[in-house]
Amino acid sequence: MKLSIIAASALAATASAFPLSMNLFKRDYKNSTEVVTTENHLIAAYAKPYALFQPQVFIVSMFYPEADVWLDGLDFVHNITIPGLSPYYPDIHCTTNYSICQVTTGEGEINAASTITALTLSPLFDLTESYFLIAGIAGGEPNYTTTGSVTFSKYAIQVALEYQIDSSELGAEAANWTTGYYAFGTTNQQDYPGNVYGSEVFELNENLLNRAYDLASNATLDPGSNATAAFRALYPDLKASSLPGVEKCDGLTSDSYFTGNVMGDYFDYFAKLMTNGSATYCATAQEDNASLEAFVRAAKFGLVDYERIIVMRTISDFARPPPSMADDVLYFFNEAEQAGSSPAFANIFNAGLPIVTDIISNWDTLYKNGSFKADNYVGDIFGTLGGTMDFGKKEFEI
Ligand SMILES: *[C@@H]1O[C@H](CO)[C@@H](O)[C@H](O)[C@H]1NC(C)=O
Ligand SMILES: *[C@@H]1O[C@H](CO)[C@@H](O)[C@H](O)[C@H]1NC(C)=O
Ligand SMILES: *[C@@H]1O[C@H](CO)[C@@H](O)[C@H](O)[C@H]1NC(C)=O
Ligand SMILES: *[C@@H]1O[C@H](CO)[C@@H](O)[C@H](O)[C@H]1NC(C)=O
Ligand SMILES: *[C@@H]1O[C@H](CO)[C@@H](O)[C@H](O)[C@H]1NC(C)=O
Ligand SMILES: *[C@@H]1O[C@H](CO)[C@@H](O)[C@H](O)[C@H]1NC(C)=O
Ligand SMILES: *[C@@H]1O[C@H](CO)[C@@H](O)[C@H](O)[C@H]1NC(C)=O
Ligand SMILES: *[C@@H]1O[C@H](CO)[C@@H](O)[C@H](O)[C@H]1NC(C)=O
Ligand SMILES: *[C@@H]1O[C@H](CO)[C@@H](O)[C@H](O)[C@H]1NC(C)=O
Ligand SMILES: *[C@H]1O[C@H](CO)[C@@H](O)[C@H](O)[C@H]1NC(C)=O
Repeated sequence: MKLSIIAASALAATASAFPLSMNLFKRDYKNSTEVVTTENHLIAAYAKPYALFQPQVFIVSMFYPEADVWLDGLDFVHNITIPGLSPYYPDIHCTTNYSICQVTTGEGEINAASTITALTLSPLFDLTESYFLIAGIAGGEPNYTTTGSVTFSKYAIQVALEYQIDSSELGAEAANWTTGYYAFGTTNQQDYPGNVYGSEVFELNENLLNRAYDLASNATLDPGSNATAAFRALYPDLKASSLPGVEKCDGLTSDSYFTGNVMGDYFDYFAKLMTNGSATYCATAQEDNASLEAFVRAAKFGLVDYERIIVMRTISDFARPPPSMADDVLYFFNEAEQAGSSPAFANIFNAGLPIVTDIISNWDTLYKNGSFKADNYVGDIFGTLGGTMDFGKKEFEI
């Protein structure tokens, strides 16, 4: 109880610094503080009775060009700085009536997890009913996407969380390994992990994904320039060489920014392995599993609704070279002009705005109560949020 008294007085001081005259999304006071004591174990789940803001949509960007499309396109007028955000991106931005807010995590897994943790624990924000749109750019698999395309993930897989030996140092026993990566707790590259850390796989609400996908499918996408089209044409794959579209397929997370066919094939294999064959890897990024880990932890204590998270990634570059550059991936990655970033940034807004608008417009009738509740399992590989997992095992060594 002492803790809550301290928190309350600190918050009262903060609250008085804010103008309260506007039509804020302020939570109804709920007495949901529970203190459960079992002998020496205190479990304190707390509500945020002094939260000032209850946004309906929270947009999560990873770096400035992903943020700028929203800051330019919507009427963000409030900047709110809270502890724990990236020093480079210290502000949350909110629209006039605080119904839509935006945060930039900074790039990579550590920045993403740290920022989302700070946000979900902030006493200023009640996020229990908020929808989160994680919207960034990604590398694309030419079989499934092209530059400028929009992808919505059901699974997020953290692929580089494995053992790794440089392939030049593998002995004869590993002559048939395709890379130097192999899963924790195994001795053989093709084996399912014996132990996990818990952030390897996350599954998201498919019904909400389908709604966002349907809305985005009606959007007009930026096709890119002639240079974009010219680079796409180097690929024999049907999707890669077509105009951008909207796809349902899954994202990988890796701090290691990999590229090329060898890594692509291996991580494609690993994504399937980790999701028991369910994931279709098409987009590679550096943050989503980290953000989702922070969201799972917050959801466990009721601070966010994990069924209200969407991961959307637009493709800024190919994750593999075209056949003509397969012998020189360094040239492909460092030098070749893909011209994909511009349509990818533009299409974050083009494809993301419809679901944002839909949530705001249909809040009372569809979204507040959660009409798009999940029928599939949602959560992590430990089953932290309950439900029956369609991947993972009953028990892992940790
Ligand atoms: C909140 O709940 C506690 C414990 O159930 C109860 O003792 C207290 O009176 C409640 N406070 C209010 C304001 O309802
Ligand atoms: C709020 O943030 C935006 C974007 O970072 C910046 O352009 C603007 O100057 C900030 N406004 C204030 C009042 O700090
Ligand atoms: C908040 O502002 C948006 C955009 O102007 C508007 O569509 C929405 O209805 C407003 N919400 C409320 C509750 O006033
Ligand atoms: C992807 O395309 C390549 C050819 O570019 C093909 O060999 C491979 O089987 C395809 N993979 C999938 C999963 O469709
Ligand atoms: C490599 O060969 C060994 C022995 O035949 C086999 O058990 C293993 O599954 C193979 N590994 C891969 C990655 O194909
Ligand atoms: C997409 O557009 C079509 C044709 O205008 C319309 O019938 C459909 O309802 C739209 N879908 C959504 C999800 O808005
Ligand atoms: C380049 O784009 C313009 C329109 O943007 C088009 O008229 C022209 O045909 C394109 N050229 C090539 C080589 O694709
Ligand atoms: C759903 O929303 C309606 C209208 O906002 C409200 O009256 C009703 O109580 C809500 N139901 C639940 C289960 O929250
Ligand atoms: C997933 O695959 C692993 C390894 O084959 C297996 O042990 C586990 O039971 C599978 N999980 C589900 C839910 O099918
Ligand atoms: C990360 O989380 C996503 C859920 O969006 C999942 O599909 C993916 O497999 C996870 N793992 C990695 C390595 O990215």
